[in-house]
Amino acid sequence: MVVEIPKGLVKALNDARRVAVLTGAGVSAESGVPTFRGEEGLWRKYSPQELATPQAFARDPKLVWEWYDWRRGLIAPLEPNPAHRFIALLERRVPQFLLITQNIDGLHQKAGSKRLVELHGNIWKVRCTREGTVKEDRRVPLPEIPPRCESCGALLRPHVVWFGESLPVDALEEAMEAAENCDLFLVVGTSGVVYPAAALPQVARSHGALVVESNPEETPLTSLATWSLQGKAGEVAQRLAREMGWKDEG
Ligand code: BJW
Repeated sequence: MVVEIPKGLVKALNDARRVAVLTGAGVSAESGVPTFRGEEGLWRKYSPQELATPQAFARDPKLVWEWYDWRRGLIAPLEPNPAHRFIALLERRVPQFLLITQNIDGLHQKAGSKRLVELHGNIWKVRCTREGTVKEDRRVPLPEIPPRCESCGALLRPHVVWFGESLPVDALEEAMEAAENCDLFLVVGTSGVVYPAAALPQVARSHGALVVESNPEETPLTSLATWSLQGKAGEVAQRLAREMGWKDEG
């Protein structure tokens, strides 16, 4: 199905001086990263309570690490898709821009995004459970599971945000400020059910921003969107880039 791009949206994107973008797992789906919810989602096969909570990690760190090690192996060879590239390109064309991602896969950075905050952490970072120190670790597979801190020997954990844990304060503050102060808020590939991220489009809307959603499915955010583009993120991005006359979008 060809996604129709409303003329008003092209003008709004061209005119916007302050843009914020919120992405979720759906933006990486066409790159091959599984989403969480839906038919093929991770939560169909794995229980969040057993894998993505601090209690799960306390109970069985080896099991939790095996799952993350498997996901790291899956993500490592994957490449950004046209949606990641469109967002990176948008950043370079807008004076005030922030990409707010819930994703931990690092594909936005791989596509060239620079002005971004990661609300739920990054799968390529590990954190010492005793010292709190954060380090990048891209080894796939990890040589030891569960991995241990080189300096103190305590357990390392994935530097991600599990259910019931607080989001990084600075990242959330920056995201909130961008939502409050943007002309246009673009939401790509999120089910819009996980808070506080899901509140950001509502904040943007209540502060007068235009809200644009790109998702093949309806979500709780669809009703507040000024424009809802029903399609896969990569396909929508390619159509949008063409309508905007961006030649270098692939
Ligand atoms: C495509 C596509 C294509 C498919 N193109 N699209 C207020 C109200 C109710 C509850 C709460 C609340 N405040 C806090 C809570 C509790 C909780 C929460 O929100 N629970 C709800 C589920 C009910 N939130 C938290 O616990 C957060 N912490 C917090 O708020 O701390 C303070 C506090 C705690 C407790 C109580 C009150 C306050 C932390 C949330 C951490 C989320 N962590 C995870 C795992 C990260 C690490 C990892 O990856 O392992 O983050 S869970 C998972 O969900 C992951 C995602 O970032 C997040 C969001 O999912 P996302 O990205 O939207 O993916 P999907 O799969 O849900 O959707 C994909 C979408 O893509 C779909 O719409 C598809 O249609 C679409 N799609 N193909 C475009 N090609």
